Amino acid sequence: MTRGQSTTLVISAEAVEAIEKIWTDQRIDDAQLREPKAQDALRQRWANHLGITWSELVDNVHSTLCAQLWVIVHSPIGRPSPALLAALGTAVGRLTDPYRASWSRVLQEIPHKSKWTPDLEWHTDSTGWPQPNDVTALTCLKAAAIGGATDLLTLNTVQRAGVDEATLTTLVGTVFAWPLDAELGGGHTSDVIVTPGRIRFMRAALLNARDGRIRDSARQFADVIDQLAPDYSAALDPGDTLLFNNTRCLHRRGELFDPDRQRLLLRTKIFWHARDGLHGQARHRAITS
Ligand SMILES: O=C(O)CCC(=O)C(=O)O
Ligand SMILES: [Fe+2]
Repeated sequence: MTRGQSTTLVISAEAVEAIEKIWTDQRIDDAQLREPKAQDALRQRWANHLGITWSELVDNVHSTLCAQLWVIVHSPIGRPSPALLAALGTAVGRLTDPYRASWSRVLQEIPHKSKWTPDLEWHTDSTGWPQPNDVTALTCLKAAAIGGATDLLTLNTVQRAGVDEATLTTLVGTVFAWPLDAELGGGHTSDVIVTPGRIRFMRAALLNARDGRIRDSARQFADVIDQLAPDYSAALDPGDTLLFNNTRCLHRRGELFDPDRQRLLLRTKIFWHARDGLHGQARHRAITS
């Protein structure tokens, strides 16, 4: 089994339809979905209704994410399913919208932006939260005309990339005062930038550091990673979902040609805790690799 193949799981059409039916029956809006209780209730219904199919889904998604840092779930129904995104999120852990505001969403649409935005460059998500989310999930609602994959770059690759010793010494283990989002009350949180097992990287924040060594190191680090080829480019068709480990991977929007700006993703951010306590051998019935 090649790496490319083994990162894609295929969920059965029956499973997607069952997930959607429960989602529609529950009529949970996005504001309710923020509430852990609503997520727990949904998860329970999906688990009860789908039985072994649900536990296989949880096992397969989780084990692939842990082993490979990302997984693509391909839905054979060929149309986007917010219900499936929510289900995959609750299968992994807790969907989180810390803003809890009228403008914020647990399932957030990510349109093709006309201006430059930081997600066109390597970054990790939610560096403005006190603690960044563990896993980000993106469903493709509409694909770009050409290209528009989400590129992924692992911490392992970055560590082997020949970043010079002085830069690494500054970045590894340096505690940085990360600016927190104004909507979360602003202020700062002290956290490291790179450890052997975790990366928190948003170049704009680091390039504004008071400490000149951090600014210089971040600039050099950014120059090195900008030269690297992605470990994986996740090209998604409508209905496909990419889940990746946001603490061990950088990501960015890949190159695209999309004159009508049709590319549209639906994103959710997830913390591991609250995952079902379902373990065991991954079996491949509802989901096959
Ligand atoms: O557009 C993409 O592929 C990536 C989007 C992204 O980085 C984000 O929504 O945080
Ligand atoms: Fe992102």
